[in-house]
Amino acid sequence: MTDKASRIDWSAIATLLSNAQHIHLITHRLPDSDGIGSQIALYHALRERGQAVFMHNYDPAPRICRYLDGAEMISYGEKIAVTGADVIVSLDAGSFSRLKMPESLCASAMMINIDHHASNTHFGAVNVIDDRYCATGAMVFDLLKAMQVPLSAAMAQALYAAILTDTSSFCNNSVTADVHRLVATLIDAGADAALAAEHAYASHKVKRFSLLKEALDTLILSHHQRASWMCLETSMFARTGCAVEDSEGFIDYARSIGVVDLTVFICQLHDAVWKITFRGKHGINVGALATSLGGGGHRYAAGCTLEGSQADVRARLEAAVSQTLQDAEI
Ligand SMILES: [Mn+2]
Repeated sequence: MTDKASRIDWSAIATLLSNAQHIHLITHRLPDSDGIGSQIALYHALRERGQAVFMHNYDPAPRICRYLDGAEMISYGEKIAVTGADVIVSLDAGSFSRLKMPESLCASAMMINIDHHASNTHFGAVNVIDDRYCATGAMVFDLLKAMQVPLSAAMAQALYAAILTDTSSFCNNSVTADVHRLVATLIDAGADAALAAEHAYASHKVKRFSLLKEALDTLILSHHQRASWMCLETSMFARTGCAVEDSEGFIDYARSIGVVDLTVFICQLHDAVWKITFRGKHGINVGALATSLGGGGHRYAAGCTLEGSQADVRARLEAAVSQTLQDAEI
């Protein structure tokens, strides 16, 4: 990250943090390994410096992150258990609404917004946004260097988990030689790569595969096979006893079809609330597509939340997907 580190003044952020009295670390709703791993690594670093810090998110940490040392310290829910923070650090959240916290959150605290989504709305008082980073965890790695905190095994494991999943196991176009050098440093500091892979990819519940069968039954192609679609409804979760987090990675099956440029994964959260996830390939910009629907993300991985009936939501998605594929042909 050397070239990026020179462009972001991480020492200024380190100074802001060392002047803070009480720090709240937060990540987005339905958190992933990048949000949680970044949060835990920074938590340990601040604790190491003797600072008062706590972690609170709207949703609980996903199962695949709960093995990380420090995950048990994260509280969650609508109501923040600890009050009186003067600095809040938002990690990996593209917009304030992604935190799902009340507007009053920043009433008496300064928000530092650290994220690698190009679509970030710069909602913080201080914003450190750089979409060249493969993960927010890689940004925290540079911040820890500026803080001059030695990398402990717990920090290294948390950052490894963040980078492993956000790079789709080092398969994304965001993976550079710098990323591999960073990860080598994490392993040298005590990160266990095999343990991280086991928790991320080989710790599924048996019932997940009942849900996967149902999901695969919904797989369809459209737009002359350039788009693939999958859809999960709440009835499928109820039938199989699964939660939304058990469907993590299903979209990759639809994405892995060779001719497909764009994948849409529709997941019903409540009656009329749908979480939409997009994947792109071959130059398609699903980040722009998601932004046009009120969401955000990266060029090849993005998402949004839509409200309405399934027919209504599908019609809006159809139109937006047609436009994106058409624009890509010009
Ligand atoms: Mn991320």
